[in-house]
Amino acid sequence: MAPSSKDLSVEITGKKKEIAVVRLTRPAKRNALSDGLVAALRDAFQNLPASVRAAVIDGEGEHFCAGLDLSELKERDAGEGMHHSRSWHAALDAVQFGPVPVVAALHGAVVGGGLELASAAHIRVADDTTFYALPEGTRGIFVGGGGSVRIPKLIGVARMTDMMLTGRVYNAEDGERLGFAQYRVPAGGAFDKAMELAARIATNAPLTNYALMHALPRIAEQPADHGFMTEALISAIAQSAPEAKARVRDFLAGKAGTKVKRG
Ligand code: 1HE
Repeated sequence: MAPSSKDLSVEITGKKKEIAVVRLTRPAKRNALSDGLVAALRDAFQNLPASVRAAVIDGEGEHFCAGLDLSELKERDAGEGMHHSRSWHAALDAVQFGPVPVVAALHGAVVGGGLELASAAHIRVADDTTFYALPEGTRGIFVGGGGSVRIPKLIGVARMTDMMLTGRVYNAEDGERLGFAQYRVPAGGAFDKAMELAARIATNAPLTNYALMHALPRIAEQPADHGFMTEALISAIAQSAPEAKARVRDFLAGKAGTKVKRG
C-alpha cells in the first residue's frame, strides 16, 4: 500500500478492511493539487490493499479541492505542458479505472482540477455547501486533467463551454439537477453518506463492480452493435462466477434479503 503523505492520507477501514478513505489533507491551500499530490493520488489508487472493495475520496477543511496548485504553474514549454497534463491523466485514470468503485464526498469548492478529480469518481455525493466552477477560462488556461472528456459526459458540452467562457458557478442544488452529483445531502453530511454508499457497494460481487467500472463506460461509447456484443460477453463472464450463482440461489430460496423495495 502507498504510504500516507503530508498532503494525502490513506486509511483502510471496515470490519474486513474493505473500504479505503483517501483524503486530501492540505486545507491551508484548499487542497490545491500540487505535482506531488497528483503523484500521491496515483500511487494511492494503484496500490490499494487486496481487501479493499470500495473507496471514498474527500478533502479536509472547508473545501473539497481548489484545483491545480497555481503556485506551481510556471513557464512550461509545450512538451513539458503535455507531460504535466498526462501526469494528471495517469492519476485520474488510476481513480476511474482502478480496482474498486470510488465515491467522492464533495463540499465547498469543487473547482478546476478539483472538478476534474471529482469527475473521475464513479459516484459523487455533494453537501449543500458545494459549488462547481471551471476558472481555467478566466486564468487563460484550459482543463488538463481529463475534464474535457469526463465533464461533458456529466453535464454536456454546451454547459461546460458556458462554464469556461463565462466563469459561471453552479451551486449544490443546480449541480445535482445538472448531473454533477448523484446525491445531495445537508451541509456536513457528504462524508457519512459516501461511507454508507461505499459500504453498500463493497457487498456487491467484485466482478459486477468491475464490469460497471471498466465495461459500462466503454460500452456506452461503442456503436450499438459493438456495445451489444461487449455487453453479452461481460454479462456472461459476470454470471459465470460462483458468487453470482450463489447470490441467485439465495434470492430464489428467500434468503438473500435483497428484494428490491420502492424508493
Ligand atoms: C491556492 C489555490 C490554488 C487557494 N493553487 N494556492 N483553481 C482556481 O483558480 C481556484 C483558486 N482558488 C479560489 O478561488 C479560492 O481559493 C477558493 C474559492 C477555492 C477558496 O476560497 P477561500 O477564501 O476559502 O481561500 P483563499 O483565501 O482564497 O485561499 C487560501 C489559501 O489557499 C491562499 O494561500 P495563502 O498562503 O495566502 O493562505 C491561496 O493562495 C491558496 N490557494 N487555491 C494554489 N488553486 C490539470 S489542469 C487544472 C487547471 C485548474 O485547476 S485551474 C483552476 C485553479
